[in-house]
Amino acid sequence: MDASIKEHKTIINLLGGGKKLTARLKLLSNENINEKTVYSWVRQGIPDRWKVAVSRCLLEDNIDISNYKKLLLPGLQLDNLISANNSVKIFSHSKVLKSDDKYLHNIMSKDELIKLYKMMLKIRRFEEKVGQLYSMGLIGGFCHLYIGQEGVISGIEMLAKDGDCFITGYRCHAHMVSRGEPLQNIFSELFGNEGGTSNGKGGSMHMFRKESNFFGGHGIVGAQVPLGTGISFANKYKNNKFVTFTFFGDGAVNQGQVYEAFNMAALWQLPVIYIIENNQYGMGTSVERASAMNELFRRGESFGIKGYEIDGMDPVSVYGNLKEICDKIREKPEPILIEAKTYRYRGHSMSDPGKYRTREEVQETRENRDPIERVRALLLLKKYISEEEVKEIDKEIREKVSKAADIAREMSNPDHTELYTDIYAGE
Ligand SMILES: Cc1ncc(C[n+]2csc(CCOP(=O)(O)OP(=O)(O)O)c2C)c(N)n1
Ligand SMILES: [Mg+2]
Repeated sequence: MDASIKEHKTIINLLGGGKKLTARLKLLSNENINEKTVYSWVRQGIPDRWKVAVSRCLLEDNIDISNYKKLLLPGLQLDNLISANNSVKIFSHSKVLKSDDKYLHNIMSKDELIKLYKMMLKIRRFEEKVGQLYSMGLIGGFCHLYIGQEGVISGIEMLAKDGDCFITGYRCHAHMVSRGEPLQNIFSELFGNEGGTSNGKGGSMHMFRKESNFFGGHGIVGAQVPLGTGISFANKYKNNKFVTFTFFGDGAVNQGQVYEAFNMAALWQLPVIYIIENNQYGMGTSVERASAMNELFRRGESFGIKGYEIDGMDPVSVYGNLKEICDKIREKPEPILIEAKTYRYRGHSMSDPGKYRTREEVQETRENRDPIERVRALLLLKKYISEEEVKEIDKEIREKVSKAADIAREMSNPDHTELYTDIYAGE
């Protein structure tokens, strides 16, 4: 078989075989191409008039087209091919990842699904309790709840490995819970009591957990992005194969320092996954009103950073799609940008009257896209747990949360001499 036909055969296989390729080419070209014709290319080679379309499929699948030189038409170089199609999307390798694939339903074992469910529920019940205690005047200062977004952190937590690093902004209680901090310590921090994770001196926005590489908890919008990039630099330097998950919001995505960090991460090919938790709003402005271009997963394109949009309300999809990406970058480091489409049910902070959106919008999302309900439905559908067990789990978690809050409330404020400690490193 001549070399170019051999290469074309490999390409057709890479694209999932003749049947799959036919369907894609139909969509791309609007032509009613026959399956048999495509199968015949395995023996006869891909005709010139279909080479551009096939190249587009390769690019869409993030397959490095430069390995398949025989696919390029004479005089048509890779760069021309891309601009000829005016396909910035393809050029950048950015794409939207599906969440409704059947395979995703089977990607997690029974134990994993139950663990995921419990983690999300724990976060939700924790945050609900915080909201309640705040309204009672027992917690002061700024306080941002994560209710509605649980699917993002939990899906990622399920694929993280020991040694991986996490960093986020001020909406950080959930990350503390998922990283394994005892609830009592998080409550203590919120009350400003001793035994809090920052000894009661950091509060809601400044929480850290050294034992599991959670680097905080940051109040300056976007500031965690260069910090996360620096952490991933350290990991690459040490060659330890750890990934740094750097979370930020749809508001933070317009901060200048984010792009300075992107440049360095791409230049040095750092093992960092940037996760934009696009909950549709900043402090009171929708992403449409604040962002000139709101396909946020494409914001890394000019640095050559691959971007993917995922459904952050579907934690199984978050897990399934990111796991693959993550495994790849452990072996061959490069920065990746993820836009997780999600939603926060509560106000931006506890003092937000929420006038910029309707009650119906919130209600609609809660009813139809809730990440916890979604996993609960899957668990019941697969008969992994019964309705009775669902109730039991909820009761158990509620009790744990209440007990932790009660103990934390009993603790005292730190001594005034604590004002002068934890200021400089190495004290
Ligand atoms: C540099 C900076 N500018 C402004 C603020 C005030 N501020 C706090 S949160 C916020 C909105 C950020 O929204 P987003 O990034 O979408 O995160 P979300 O709150 O939705 O999680 C703003 C403007 C700040 N903390 N830091
Ligand atoms: Mg936001």
